[in-house]
Formats: sequence, C-alpha cells, structure tokens
Amino acid sequence: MRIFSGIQPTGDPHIGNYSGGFRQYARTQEQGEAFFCIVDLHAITVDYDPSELRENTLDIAAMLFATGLDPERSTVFVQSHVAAHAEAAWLLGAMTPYGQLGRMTQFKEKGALQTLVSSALFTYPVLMAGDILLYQTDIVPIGDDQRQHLELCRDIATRFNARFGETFTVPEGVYPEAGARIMDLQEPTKKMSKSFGTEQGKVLMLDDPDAIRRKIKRAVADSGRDVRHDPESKPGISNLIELMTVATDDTIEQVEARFDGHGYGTFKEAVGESLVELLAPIQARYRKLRSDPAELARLLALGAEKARESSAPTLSAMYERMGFATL
Ligand code: AQP
Repeated sequence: MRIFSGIQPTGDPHIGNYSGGFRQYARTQEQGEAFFCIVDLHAITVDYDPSELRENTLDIAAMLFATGLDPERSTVFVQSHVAAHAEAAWLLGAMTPYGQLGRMTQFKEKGALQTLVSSALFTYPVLMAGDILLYQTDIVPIGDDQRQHLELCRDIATRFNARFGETFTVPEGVYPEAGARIMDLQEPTKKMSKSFGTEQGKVLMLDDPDAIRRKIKRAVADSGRDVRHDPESKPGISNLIELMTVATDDTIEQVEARFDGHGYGTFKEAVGESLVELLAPIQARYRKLRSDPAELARLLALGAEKARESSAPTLSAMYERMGFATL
C-alpha cells in the first residue's frame, strides 16, 4: 500500500497539525510504502518571507522525524526538490474545472485575508492533487480541513483515467476518529491554525510546559461543569476532550468516564499535564535534530532521490497518454 501526505512550512506547527498530521503519519508509515512531503511550493501561495521559508522548511523536517518518522522506512522530502510536482500540476490543471476550484472553502477563507490574492492560491488544490497522484497513493492521512481538497483530487484522477486510460490510483482520505479538527482554544468554533487566530488560541509543538498549562487553563470552556462531548452545544469542552484523546490515546468515552463529576478545573489541569507529557520527548528529539543541519540536509537529499525515482514513471505515463511527443 502507498501512503502520501504533505505539510506546509508556513509557521510554527501546533497540536492540531499533530492530531491530523504528524501522529497519523507515524502510525500509517507502518502500513506500507510511505511518502511525506514538506510542501514548500504551497507555502508561497500566500504572502510570505523568503528567509523564513528556508528555516521553516528545516523546522518541519526536524519535527517530522521527532514525531516518529523513520528515514529508513519513510520517504521524507521537500516538494521543490522534486520537479515532477510542478509539472504534474500544470498537466492536471487541464483536467480541473475552474468553477470547482472557485468553490473551495480554503481559497475563499485564505483569499479574504490577502492583499494580493494570487492565482497560485486558486490553483493550490491542483498542485495538491499532483502531489498525491504522482505516487499512486492508496491512502492520504489528513485532517478534516483537507477533506474538500482530497475529494477534488479524487475527481481529477477519475476524470483523467476516463479521458486518457487508467493512469492513477484513486486515493482515500484517512481522518482521525477524534481530533480530525482541533479548534482554536479561544474561539472553539474556528479551527486551530498556523496562520490565523491568536497565540493564546493554539498549543504549539514547541511551547514550554508552563505555556501549555496556561493556555489550557485559560481555554474558553462552556457553561456547566459536565465533562461531556457535544461539539454543537459545548464546543470548548468537547475540543479539550478531543485534545485529551490525542495526548493519551484514550477514546472520547474513556475520557468522559474518567472525569465524570470532576468539574472543568480538574479536567483542564489534567489535559495540560497530558499535553506536557506528550510533547516533552518530542521537543527533546526535535532540538537534537534541528541543531544538526548537515544531518537534516543528508536525510532530505536521500528522500528527494527516492521521491524522484518513485514519481518519474507516473509523470512519464501522464505525458505519454496526454499525447505529448516524448523523446
Ligand atoms: N486544527 C486542525 N485539526 C486537525 N488537523 C489539522 N491540520 C491542520 N489544522 C488542523 C492538518 O495538519 C496537516 C498539515 O496542515 P498544513 O500545514 O498542510 O496546513 P493547513 O491544513 O492549512 O493547516 P494550518 O495549520 O491552518 O496551516 P496554515 O495556517 O498554514 O494554512 C494537514 O493534514 C491538516 O489537515
């Protein structure tokens, strides 16, 4: 089985990225041949700082290994190191209806915040489809916010296969049972995000223990004192319950049973401590790796080579079936 997922080097990763991204990557790598991509070409679709992009790319690389990716087992690489991604995006653009791209929620939400709404932000989901399809991917571990883009990717693959003959595996999205959409701690009806929301609204992967405890303590809860999962009427406490499942691997029901009758104060304290425990060893591994840029460069070069090799046959097949005069 082939597994593929990507993460943007757009800022400090948070516990939402861990829940929908990092932890799923480490788990799914056990199930087959896995590819994990730092999608730097996606990061330039909104306003950004070139010097930060370079550093953020290495930060995410170190975090991918620190959260459990094994370079012997998984191919971890940077998107811009494999030219096939940009090429595939152009070819697939010919198979993507303009109207469907205009309906993408993320385009509308992110576009509304930009002074310059780039055409790259508009075509971002086509690049993402190419990322996935180049590797004949069976499953894509992602968070709920990427569901619409994954559906578009499946449509593009199906349309291409029907028009030019069976070329792509049509991938399935894999979403965590709990924690598929971790919400902002201060505004629990909005998703926790690298680029939106306040500092207080997100637990960062590299936050120190006191910051984690403080942010959870001050998280917006709902009226009442029952630790009960009901996202409609209790978005704040439901979000904290989901964070607890992420930190401990318990189910929602187990968390509810354990804190039945304890009240919000005790529960919040326990959530804070569990997150501190989860993140401490990850942070230690991260610091060690991040302080060795030569080793990171070596691992990424290895990943790029493997990714180039694995994506080349699909790109060739695309050119050939689309009727290009190949050499
Ligand atoms: N709040 C979230 N809950 C669960 N999963 C989440 N993911 C993101 N936010 C949450 C998942 O993390 C993976 C990597 O995300 P990304 O870097 O590709 O960008 P994104 O989805 O656009 O997430 P952000 O944090 O909001 O980043 P920016 O602000 O840069 O756009 C994905 O699998 C995503 O689903």
